[in-house]
Amino acid sequence: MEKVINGYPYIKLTHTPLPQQDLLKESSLFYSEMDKRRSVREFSDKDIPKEVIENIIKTASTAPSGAHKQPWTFCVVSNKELKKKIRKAAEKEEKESYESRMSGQWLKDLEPLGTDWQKPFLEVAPYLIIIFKKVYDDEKGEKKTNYYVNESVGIACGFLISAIHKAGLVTLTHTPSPMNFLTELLARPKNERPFLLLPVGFPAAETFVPKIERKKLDEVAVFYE
Ligand code: IYR
Repeated sequence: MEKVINGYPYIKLTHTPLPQQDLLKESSLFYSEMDKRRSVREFSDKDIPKEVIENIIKTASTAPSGAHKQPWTFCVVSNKELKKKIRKAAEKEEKESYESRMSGQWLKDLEPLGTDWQKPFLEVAPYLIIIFKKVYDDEKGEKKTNYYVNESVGIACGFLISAIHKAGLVTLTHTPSPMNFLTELLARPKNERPFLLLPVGFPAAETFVPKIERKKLDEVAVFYE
């Protein structure tokens, strides 16, 4: 059903409410599933059908965004040569960061996670998804403002990470810093800035992840009743 409100077309919301007795079950099942997600740094080189990656990106692109501007571009890299170039450039920056840019406290905070400047996953994972934020839209040379760009792209990345997990794959929120090299290597236009890099694939056989705890509900939520 369609109608016009204030001169703009509207469609009837498609919303199928769950039976009351299923709300608890479904919300709890989804929480358990998401709670199994872990950041993974060791990948298998096993391939993934391209259509799975396409579905994951379509899911991410359903995220809400400021004024519905959808200010994101997802660059998907499976080309081996390009992955090698990205690894080399990322490791150059990361080596500099770990050896002189990061504070002693920062390095200490990362110790339990076992990170270092070496990033073999950038070559081993079958796909790298690099998310760019569009600080403005470039319509034939005319600058069009985007709104709440960091919030919008951050939410889209959350959707992306959830979709990767739901598809039975693993990822890592990799933030090489600075990451301008990605703009050059991927030949992105001036209105786009690199936001996050996600290697996507299957975990390597016998992968171990840090034994860390998530904060409990009462540490992260305050209820005003
Ligand atoms: N960007 C570096 C360092 C790093 C920083 C944080 I905060 C992490 O949670 C993990 C790593 C890297 O990717 O290794």
